[in-house]
Amino acid sequence: MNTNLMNRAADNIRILAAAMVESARSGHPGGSMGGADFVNVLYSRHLVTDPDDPTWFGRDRFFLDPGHMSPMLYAVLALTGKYTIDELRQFRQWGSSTPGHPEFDPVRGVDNSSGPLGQGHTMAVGCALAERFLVARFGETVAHKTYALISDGGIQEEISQGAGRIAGYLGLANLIMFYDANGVQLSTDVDAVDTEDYAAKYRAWHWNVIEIDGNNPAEIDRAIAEAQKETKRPTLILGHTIMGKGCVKADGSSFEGQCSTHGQPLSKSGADINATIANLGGNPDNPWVVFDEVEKLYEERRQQLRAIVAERRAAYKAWADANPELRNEFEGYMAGRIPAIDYQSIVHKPGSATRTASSNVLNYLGHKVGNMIVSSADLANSDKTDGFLKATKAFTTGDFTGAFLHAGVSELTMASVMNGIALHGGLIGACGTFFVFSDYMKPAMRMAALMELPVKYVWSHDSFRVGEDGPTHQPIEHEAQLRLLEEIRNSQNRPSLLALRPADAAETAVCWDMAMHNDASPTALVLTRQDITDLPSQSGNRAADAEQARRGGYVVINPADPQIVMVANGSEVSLLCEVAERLAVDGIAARVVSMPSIGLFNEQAAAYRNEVLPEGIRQFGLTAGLPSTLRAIRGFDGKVYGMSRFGASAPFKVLDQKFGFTADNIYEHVRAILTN
Ligand SMILES: Cc1ncc(C[n+]2csc(CCOP(=O)(O)OP(=O)(O)O)c2C)c(N)n1
Ligand SMILES: [Mg+2]
Repeated sequence: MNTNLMNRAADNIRILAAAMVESARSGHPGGSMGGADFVNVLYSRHLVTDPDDPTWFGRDRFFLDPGHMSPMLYAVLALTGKYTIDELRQFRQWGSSTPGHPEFDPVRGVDNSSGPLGQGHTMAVGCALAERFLVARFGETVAHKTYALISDGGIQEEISQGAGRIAGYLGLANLIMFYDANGVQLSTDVDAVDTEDYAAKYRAWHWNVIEIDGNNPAEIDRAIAEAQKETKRPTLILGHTIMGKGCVKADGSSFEGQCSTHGQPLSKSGADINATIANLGGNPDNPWVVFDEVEKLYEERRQQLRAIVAERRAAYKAWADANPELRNEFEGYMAGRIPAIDYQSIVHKPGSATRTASSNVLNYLGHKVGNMIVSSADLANSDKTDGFLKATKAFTTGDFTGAFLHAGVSELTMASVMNGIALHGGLIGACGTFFVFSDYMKPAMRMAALMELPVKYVWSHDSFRVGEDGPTHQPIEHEAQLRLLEEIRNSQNRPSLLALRPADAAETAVCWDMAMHNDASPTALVLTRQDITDLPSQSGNRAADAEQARRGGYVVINPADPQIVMVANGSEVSLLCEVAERLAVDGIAARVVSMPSIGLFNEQAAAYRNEVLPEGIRQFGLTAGLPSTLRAIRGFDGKVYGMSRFGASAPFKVLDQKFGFTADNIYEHVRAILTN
């Protein structure tokens, strides 16, 4: 390896990164400049991608955790030919391909969106797991490495605990993570907040830890090569780096290692931008240059990659020709094909809890869908994802022939690992816990919504009817939060989340079908702990009626000339059906509407929405969440009976009485509305 050339290339990245931040008048130069040596060695010597087919499934992946180091990523990707200098000059501008923090764009070599520290490297864990899952089924012909870069911020984030534990426990030897330990973070030096021994910590999680000078290309190169040979453990390359490497003041004295270079243009930090560019061997009058020898280095790498990839593709083809069935299966997975599933053939006991119905579906999927991974944060037998587990087995150290991830008690990690699985491609990920603990998953859920990843969330124990466990375990405002995400539109002009709260077993099966076919956004299934009376059927075939859930909301009980339309979802719908029966005895015709997804209902044509919620007829809503949950329904302006307090610890039938979720009480409410 030509060390001078490697240093020159890293300096080229530093210059471009500094220039980008300078021209945008905002951004983060210091960290980018310190990490430049690692990405340069990685991209010019190790990372295997196809220069002519950026989304080739066999490519190595690179997950950037600190999204603020985007200038470093864009600069190295510019050297590989994925961005032009003009695009670098548009850094952070409206409509540019170089936003402030990287946004998932595999064609451009951006394997993940990053920004909330900690999630980037956790997604890498999911990606590495997905790769091992496929290798366990199809062999090394589909293998690749997953690289990640983490910084002080990401390693301090709590999620790193889960990611480190899970990767170490599973023995994800295909995961190679560089820790950019520059001793500086946003507002202080690291030693003002943290004196942890990270090498010891990751070793305790059974990682292979290699400690190096992270600005020394020869040491970086050796460490990566060593990590690639590891067969049992993930590797942490703990690289001591220098924040703002190469920064100088106007008088030429060093300005390295300064916290002030974290998040502002160098010219504002105390360094001198022109002197720094000159110090790095660039031209202050025109820093927007790829040096000839660096251009040549990356051109040579492109040629090498073409040869490496041609060999890998030939090996894949030989394997595929020898194994036509496996090939079909693998290519079906990668193309997102799912087998035909007859959801109506899945048998549910009458009056099942929706979590039990979900379990039945998951068991069926476990037998039919070969590319699905399900996980639970230590609640599999309560959230009933164990229905899936019963059809397969859990992953264990070095064994990826199963399809169930016991994530341990780490909801955020689990959700972020699911994002990584989805980012890899070819696999369907679902994860479960109690609905109340969805709070611990929101940051990853939000990233899934933003990246439009089709992760499925299975949330059981969906209301105060959790009962005796009390208010810490009883979701109140949670559904309203999901409905807020349903209101945000994604790049496909679709709701950024599909949130489904089915009303009985038949609806649960339809909702699972919708979830499996929704590849435009994540899907949430919000399920009951307690048994539910199946909804009455208009047609005599409840399963067929429930198909209407595909429109987000539909009429369940439909007497002629209704005086009131009553709307709910989940367990409240069957209660409304009971109320409707009582009203009928009084001669009052009440329509009941089930609305498993408000966001999806709002997407329907006005004609359909008016059919369900006709103008001029009184309306009433019932929810075990906040009343505002239902106010998002287009065309709904009725009174809502809901919760306006935290729950309480008592048997759920007592809570129903105390909180007024009884047919008697709701009946009185509706009568009062009709007489007003
Ligand atoms: C979850 C989250 N919290 C806070 C931030 C704001 N933030 C951006 S970078 C950073 C810390 C920077 O330290 P480090 O990761 O070491 O980067 P460096 O300063 O070395 O570039 C913080 C707190 C964030 N991006 N994500
Ligand atoms: Mg740092």
